[in-house]
Amino acid sequence: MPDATPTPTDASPDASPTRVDALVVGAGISGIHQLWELRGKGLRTVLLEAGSGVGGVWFWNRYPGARFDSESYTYGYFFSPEILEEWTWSEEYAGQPETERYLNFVADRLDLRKDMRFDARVVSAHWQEDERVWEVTTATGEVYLTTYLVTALGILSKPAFPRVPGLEDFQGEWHHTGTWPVADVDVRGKRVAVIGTGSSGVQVIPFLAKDAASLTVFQRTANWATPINNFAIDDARAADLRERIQEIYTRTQETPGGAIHAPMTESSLALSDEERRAVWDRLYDAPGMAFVLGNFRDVALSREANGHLTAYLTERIRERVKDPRTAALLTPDDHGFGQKRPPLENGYYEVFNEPHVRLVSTVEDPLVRYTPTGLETAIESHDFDVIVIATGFVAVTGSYESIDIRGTGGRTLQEHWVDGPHTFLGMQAAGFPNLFLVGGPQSSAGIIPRVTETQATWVANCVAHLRDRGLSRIETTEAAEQEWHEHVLSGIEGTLQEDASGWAFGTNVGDGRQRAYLLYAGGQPQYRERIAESAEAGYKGFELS
Ligand code: NA7
Repeated sequence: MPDATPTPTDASPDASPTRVDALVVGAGISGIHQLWELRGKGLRTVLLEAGSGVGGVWFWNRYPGARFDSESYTYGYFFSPEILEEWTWSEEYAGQPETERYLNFVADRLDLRKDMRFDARVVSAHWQEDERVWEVTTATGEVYLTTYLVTALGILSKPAFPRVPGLEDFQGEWHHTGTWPVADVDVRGKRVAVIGTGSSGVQVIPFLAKDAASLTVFQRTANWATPINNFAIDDARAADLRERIQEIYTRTQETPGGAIHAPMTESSLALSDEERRAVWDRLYDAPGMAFVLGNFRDVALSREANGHLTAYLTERIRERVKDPRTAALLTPDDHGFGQKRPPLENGYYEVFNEPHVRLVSTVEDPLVRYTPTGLETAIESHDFDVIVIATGFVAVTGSYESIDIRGTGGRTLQEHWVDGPHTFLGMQAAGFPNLFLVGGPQSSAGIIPRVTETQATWVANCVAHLRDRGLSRIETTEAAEQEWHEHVLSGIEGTLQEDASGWAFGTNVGDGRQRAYLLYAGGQPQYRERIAESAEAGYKGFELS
């Protein structure tokens, strides 16, 4: 029998604003956890989600082949003994359908759905200083007044499109990997194009190649992809993982990115070619991110060390791709290993040996426009039935740009971040009281749930701290932001990230925005220490009233 009592969060376009203590935006992995934490503190909390279901990135990115490249059990939640006990992953690196099922299971098991509103896209959030509330409005005109606003928007939420005109003219079917439809996309017997060869492109391409009559891949930049070496989790492994789960969690707390892999500190340059090769052969055949995160530390620091590694990977690509010209095109020549997030692959390179698959370099032959029947490049006209756009995201700050967020004095967050994001601890921006950025800029790197679990707990404790002292306002300062900014930049100083590009710097978008480092490279142990230090010192770097 449903509970007939109106909840404090019932709202309709004609209703007066709904008043809550806390409002979370986003039902992805971070928002789900945040709702649970705030509810645990006894706060009236509502969560608004643009999609029609839970999952966030795992709701929207449902293209064939979408899957974790972190071990499933290191990506899932650790905060709930029930969830840990009752859920069993079927693969070391779970596919999107399983992850979406998992997040639905969590929402149901913890009874979170009753405080979630779906198809509720937040379009604006305006701070009202006199009342000390955020006025949050959805696309359908619902208005919420909340003391605390937590954005859990995800760092890969706003799709980025090629800056190529005429998509509206194309008469065939097109999909962005980041907003893939729930209904099956049938490419059997069709002429298919893929634009983009990042992690999404590398995952989707082998699946499309299987069914399509022809597949044309438009590549701007090749990536250093290494095998995922996925495998099924059998009963014995599931039992072993269950037994060791606390040990695994402890490991995730010790490594920089919350993974079970950590870099080797010995110098690759101190080894002979044969010794290095033996290590890399082993890592190439190891599961998941071992090659990326468990490699020699110096490949991230020294051009020479990185050069040895990319020479090794170049050979591996040549071994796997028969046509030397295609192999050369698939070998990056503009960035070292790790300067862009390397994709993990399963049979990616072999796809290009198939007669119905073609690789087109958009550097040699740029995309000019979409046409009613396909795509025109500088030297050719291509006909397609389906175009798959795998060109990634306006990462990290993109999702904030989609909401009109106005803080004190009506200043917008976009104005505040015009030169790139400024935050303190990745938690708050100066001029935006009571707004918490969970999984936002200058905090995230590595396995996102391992970052945002720390933040979600911190935010809930902070709000409870304020409430217990009769306070209702918290805002960081520009001085604290400046200090954090310098600390964030120091994390990439002296590493090859200093002259890297890609979505972590916003350079993939191509709209003239300033290159800015959007993540946090200081490592999660240090991040946790920093945010705990501030809290223990009575929220140092914030003004409470
Ligand atoms: P990514 O990694 O940003 O990859 C997008 C790809 O699309 C990348 O190869 C881009 O090349 C390419 N791209 C972008 N614009 C164009 C145009 N105009 N023409 C051709 N190719 C283009 O996004 P993903 O979705 O693959 O992965 C995002 C993250 O998800 C990933 O790092 C993992 O953490 C999970 P570019 O390199 O910009 O030249």
